[in-house]
Amino acid sequence: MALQSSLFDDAPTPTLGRLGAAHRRHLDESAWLDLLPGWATGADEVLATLLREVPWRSERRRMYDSVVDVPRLLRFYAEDEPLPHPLLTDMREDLSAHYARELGEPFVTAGLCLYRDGADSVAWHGDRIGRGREEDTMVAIVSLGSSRHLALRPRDGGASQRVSLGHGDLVVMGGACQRTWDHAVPKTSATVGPRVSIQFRVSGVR
Ligand SMILES: O=C(O)CCC(=O)C(=O)O
Repeated sequence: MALQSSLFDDAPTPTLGRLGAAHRRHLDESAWLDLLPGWATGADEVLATLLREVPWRSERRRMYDSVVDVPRLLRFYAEDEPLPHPLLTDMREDLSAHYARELGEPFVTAGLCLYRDGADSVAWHGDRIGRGREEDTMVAIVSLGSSRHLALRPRDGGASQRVSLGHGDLVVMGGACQRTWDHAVPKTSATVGPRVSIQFRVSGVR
């Protein structure tokens, strides 16, 4: 996966913008998204570091009668593990401070996913392992690298929506979103390079 330097942006140092500039989109009366395009700038070097240094792993899962590779690579950073780049620590701190009143607890874990090209994807799901099954929570996602769509649809039927996530963009799924909506990153036939998704969650939610 070769990556040209300054492929996505040419700001000199990695910087995070103001979270107060995020725009809230209500999906329904109890689920919402906060959207902040370009929250991280100058993040080409961060992307290159993550691609090079994260110990990416493939996972396998049972599908009907066979076991298949999950079409993306993963690495989960638990609460006490150092994150693979200081900007990710800054992201987690800024998000925890900004959402402290509304969320009532800090973001602690970081799940990293690498979509190598348009054939990598994640199927419809909600983050309902652990407390996300019963309780409202927030999942903050920062996207680095090639743009991909995050699709969302209500679990009990209804039209899907999609959000384009480009280099440095932030989306926070909040309220009942994990319980009452599913999300997915569909495959694309467009020629796209690698995308790294960084998901920050609270303790006990996967
Ligand atoms: O790639 C993304 O941004 C979404 C990842 C996701 O939904 C998950 O890993 O649970």
